[in-house]
Amino acid sequence: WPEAWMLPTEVSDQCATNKQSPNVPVDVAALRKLGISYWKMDAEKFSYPVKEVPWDPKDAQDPKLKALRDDRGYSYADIITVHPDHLPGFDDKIKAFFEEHIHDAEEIRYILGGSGYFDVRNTQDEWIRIHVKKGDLMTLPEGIYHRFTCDCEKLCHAMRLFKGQPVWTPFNRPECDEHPSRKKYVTDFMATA
Ligand code: KMT
Ligand code: NI
Repeated sequence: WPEAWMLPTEVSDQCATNKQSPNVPVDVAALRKLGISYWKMDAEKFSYPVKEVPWDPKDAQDPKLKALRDDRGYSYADIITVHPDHLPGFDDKIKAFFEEHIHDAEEIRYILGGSGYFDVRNTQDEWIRIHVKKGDLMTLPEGIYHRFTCDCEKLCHAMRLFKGQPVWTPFNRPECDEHPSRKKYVTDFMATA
């Protein structure tokens, strides 16, 4: 699993680690409880950059990825390179990725190279920062509040997977609070004991 920690209330540079002092680590059990799943993959199985959309044939080289895709129905895959020189409109997109939002489907990202931060809200509505790196395949459940940013290296080369035709539409907070996907998330993962 990737390293995760609590963010402070104020973040001035979104790309910085922003650990509290002392650092407050977040363990795997806590991430699992929020509905996050993780697989360690062998990113060397892919030659990159590979940017065709939709992207597919090379899966066969990695039986683990193929099995995961078959099991979970991840029929769609493409590759995004988040980098100032490779992603058109980098500044605007980074800004949009870092707006707190939900999706009406699972968000599935397999980091092929580089790294980045996924921030997710815990049940106390505090931010957890998750540092994903090459070989990390992580899923965020439908309806979880989250955002993404590059780290200081400003390169994140990632496979985006999806069940069926991809819909990446973000629903930003707070407008999304009444969204059925948010309500489902609250029911499934935030119900109090
Ligand atoms: C998202 O949904 O925030 C993204 O797709 C970010 C880029 S994938 C590492
Ligand atoms: Ni998202």
